[in-house]
Amino acid sequence: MATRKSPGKQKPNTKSRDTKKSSTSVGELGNGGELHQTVAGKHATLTTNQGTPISDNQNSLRAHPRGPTLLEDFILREKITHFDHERIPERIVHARGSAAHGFFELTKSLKKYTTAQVLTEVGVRTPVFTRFSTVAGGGGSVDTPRDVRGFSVKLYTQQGNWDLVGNNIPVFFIQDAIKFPDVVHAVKMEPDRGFPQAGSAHDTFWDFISLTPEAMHMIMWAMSDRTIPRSLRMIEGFGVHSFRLINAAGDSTFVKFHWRPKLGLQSTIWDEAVKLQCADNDFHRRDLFDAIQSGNFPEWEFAVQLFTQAQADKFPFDHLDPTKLIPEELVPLTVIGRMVLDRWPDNFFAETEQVAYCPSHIVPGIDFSNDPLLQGRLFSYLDTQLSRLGSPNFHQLPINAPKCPFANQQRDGHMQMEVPKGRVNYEPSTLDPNSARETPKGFRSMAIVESGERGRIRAESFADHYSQARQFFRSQTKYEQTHMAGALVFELSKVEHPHIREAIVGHLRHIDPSLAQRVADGLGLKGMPDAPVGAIVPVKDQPPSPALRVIGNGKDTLQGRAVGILIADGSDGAAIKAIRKAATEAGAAVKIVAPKLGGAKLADGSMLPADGQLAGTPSVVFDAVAIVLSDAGGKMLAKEAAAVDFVRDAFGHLKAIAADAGAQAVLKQAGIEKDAGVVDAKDPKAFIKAAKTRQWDREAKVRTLP
Ligand code: HDE
Repeated sequence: MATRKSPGKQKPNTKSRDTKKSSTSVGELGNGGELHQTVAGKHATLTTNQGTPISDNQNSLRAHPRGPTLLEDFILREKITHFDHERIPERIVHARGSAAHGFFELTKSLKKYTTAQVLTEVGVRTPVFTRFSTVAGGGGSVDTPRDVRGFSVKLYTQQGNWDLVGNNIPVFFIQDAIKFPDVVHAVKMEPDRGFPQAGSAHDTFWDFISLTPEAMHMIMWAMSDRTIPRSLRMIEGFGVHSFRLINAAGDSTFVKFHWRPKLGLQSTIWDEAVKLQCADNDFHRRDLFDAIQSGNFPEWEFAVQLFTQAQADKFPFDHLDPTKLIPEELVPLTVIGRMVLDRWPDNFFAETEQVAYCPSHIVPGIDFSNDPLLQGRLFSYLDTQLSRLGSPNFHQLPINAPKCPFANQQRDGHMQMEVPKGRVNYEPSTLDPNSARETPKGFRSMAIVESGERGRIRAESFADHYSQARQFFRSQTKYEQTHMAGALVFELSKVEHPHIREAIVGHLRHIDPSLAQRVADGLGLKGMPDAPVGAIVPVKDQPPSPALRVIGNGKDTLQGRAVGILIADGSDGAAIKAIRKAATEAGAAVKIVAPKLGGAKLADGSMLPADGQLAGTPSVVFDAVAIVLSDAGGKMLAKEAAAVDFVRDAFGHLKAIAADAGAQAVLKQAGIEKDAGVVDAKDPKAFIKAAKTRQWDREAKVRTLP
């Protein structure tokens, strides 16, 4: 044992807290109490989890001041043990997510089709908790990889929780739940090397895809601009599967659910998405947070596609196949409500992390279809929640608990948080007149006659893997088709095995020969690979569906977008003011960017503080930029790489640029060739007009396109 020092030589901690001093040294801060007492406010007493008041939260219990820590210190052990267990298993997919509270409001009753009150009571506001996610990356990965976005809505209805757990893409990679672990293993980081995180551009993903023709339609969506959205506020959401609505007479109508963003669809350019990963790992989370905190609540229309079995029988595809969508031209969308997200969670872990969505959370009046992927999901999510949250009582967590009364005879279990009363924990019973009973208004499954051969058999009606992939590609604008070809070239260029690259190009030949040619050229393939013989049914030409595009379904607007104004010492205050006013009036959030965060001394001698420092606020975080500089400021920033990149990237990402005379030096250095999107900063009107959209025609001038 260490030799004891005389305790008299060291000040006991309690004493140092009692000593009143006017200044505090670093050493003394470690002793806690004094500094804390100087903070204004009425503090609650710090206690252990058992309620025992804590007198010292700065020092663990030691045998003597420089001696070993004692096992007896239950305060230390409780605190550290709790900390050690702070993380729960993250979601195996969709680990990275951001969520918000809000409400759903019905604007058109579906009474004819369903008994679900949430879909029949017009004007009623149902609370929701909506979580957006990427699929492949871990919880700490970035927000802007090329990836599908999850779009999960928990509606706390008066008839129980209804979870609509969808994606921003209306189809899926696979047709059968048994393939889900394979597709997820293939896309996630490779097991031997632990990379790439959050990206599909690697061998295992494309190897699996090359052997899975049913994925081709989804691949077209995944390689489109849908998977690099500008904002979570600007994505669509789809329930993907067909569901059923059941009315009071017991009749069933099929339904597909859609969320459509009020701000319109908008995506980034791939190079922009890549640079956003460095500029702001949390770009989408911050964007959602900022919008909600500033009162610009994101909103979506809720729409349905309703169709009968008789209509479905005439579709040129099987609506139970989750790799197929129902074109809006075939079954139009009816808007029946809206969702507004107006409150950021109070606590990320308690709400966003612990929220447990299950497609099996459904309410009377809605029922499942036989989609084999949906059927598998109905099992998977409950199982996942048991492993993630660790208890069958996960429904008691505040974020998961229904907001309507709920009662049954389920009891006990890990972390039971309720204290059920009485002796009746079974049903039926005569002993407790108040115990929970069944109700005729309860959930009923549609009585469907099922017949056919039992077996592990894929329906023949699921065999057409290319027609809708072709329809999707051919429905895109020429710009989007180019982006798709570019995305395929990029992704496949990261694939080491030539046979995988070739196999994918082979599949593309079934989808669209010109696409196959562009990708083959982009990859520098020597010859055109064979198309797989797997296309067992002829590919059908479907009419193009403009609803499948992003461009054209977006809005030419600055509403909900961001404008950056780059300034430096000597900038013209009046010009900055005019641009800021015009952009704000057009609905944009305006930020001033300057070499120093303290701001810049304007020509009139006044100081304008900056919202962002130049090196940390590149133009990728804006939708349009203005550069307002004095001659001297322009010359100075022409030598500053961050300023030149600011302009060059804005130009390369097809954004509008307003520039005054002083800014020309930076534009010159950035090699900007003027076009319709580069306007005089003295003309804010022209700037706003140009800023409302991307300069698509510029694209061919700024990069080599496949
Ligand atoms: Fe999921 N999925 N999934 N999925 N999924 C999960 O559940 C699963 C599928 C989707 O924000 C997991 O709680 C299987 C389609 C979203 O918390 C897990 C199959 C669609 C989220 C699971 C699918 C989705 C998940 C992981 C094939 C679009 C995030 C964590 C049969 C309609 C929910 C969790 C959130 C999450 C299983 C296919 C969307 C493992 C087995 C199709 C948006 O249970």
